[in-house]
Amino acid sequence: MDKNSLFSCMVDIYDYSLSSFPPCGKKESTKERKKELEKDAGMSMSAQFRAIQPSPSILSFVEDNFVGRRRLIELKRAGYNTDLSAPLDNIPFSTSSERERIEENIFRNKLTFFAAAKVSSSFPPPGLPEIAFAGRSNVGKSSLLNSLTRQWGVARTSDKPGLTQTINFFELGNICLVDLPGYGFAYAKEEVKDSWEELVKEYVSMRVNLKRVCLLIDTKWGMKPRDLELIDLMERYQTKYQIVMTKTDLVFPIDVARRTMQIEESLKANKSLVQPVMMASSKSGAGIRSLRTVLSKIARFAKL
Ligand SMILES: Nc1nc2c(ncn2[C@@H]2O[C@H](COP(=O)(O)OP(=O)(O)O)[C@@H](O)[C@H]2O)c(=O)[nH]1
Ligand SMILES: [Mg+2]
Repeated sequence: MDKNSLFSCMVDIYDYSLSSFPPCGKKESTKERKKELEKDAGMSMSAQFRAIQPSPSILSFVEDNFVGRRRLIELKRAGYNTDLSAPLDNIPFSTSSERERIEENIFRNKLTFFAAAKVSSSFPPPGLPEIAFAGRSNVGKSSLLNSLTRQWGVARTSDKPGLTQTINFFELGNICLVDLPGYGFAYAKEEVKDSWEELVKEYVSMRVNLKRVCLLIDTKWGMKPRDLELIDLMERYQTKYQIVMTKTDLVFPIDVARRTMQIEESLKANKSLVQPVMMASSKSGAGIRSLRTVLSKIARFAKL
């Protein structure tokens, strides 16, 4: 349920209560009653979330890959070297003090920035198969690009939402990774915001060599109206997209599973969605290896 529908639902409950309770005449008590009802509606939302039953495959992915907020001792016991950053992006019980090398060849290539576009006329000519990373500002797009390739700092990350204002194209062997500007950045001036969104829309609807859009969703917050707008657009243009849950390290494992299930269920009728919903953390490294496996298949099978 988005904010708007939650709000309208609260208003409905409120109106109904006014007509069914005898008028008491006091303004304060009406206000208090409204507050109480709002609280109830909020609580029922979280109760609804807690009632979600994740599928066995989601639950086993979460457990097997140590997805979700975990204690270091748990990771150590499972054989991960917690002295490394993103410790879960490694082989458990590895005897090397260094990180094992990336299993998927394609991700061992150098990530090279080669073009930035502010308008669609400056997109580079379509060449290599492209995998794009879309999502709200600050959802973790640039961080994910860096952690997939372990090349920190190539795609710039920032605490300031809305920093990436251009579409940035990176070559990686025989594919191209594309960092899209974030949308839904509330502080941007209206016209700036609109031009970013227009650019993303143009890119996902007309780029001929675009093989997949990874739509990143913050695990804690879930899907927002802007994400749904982009999904509608990709459905309309039959652009293949896959959902990637980000920042899973900040949420309890069971809640990562619930959120993933909630999204999988809400999109199950969608035709251009590629299953499964992936779960990842750039910080802990959880799910990164699985994401590489999925994406390297695109590189392998995409016709040039
Ligand atoms: N805890 C945690 N923080 C993350 C993760 N990924 C990104 N961040 C942080 O979220 C902020 C925004 O990340 P960034 O990659 O720049 O997001 P973008 O705007 O979508 O490109 C930065 O402060 C990152 O350090 C993650 O997996 N876990
Ligand atoms: Mg970015």
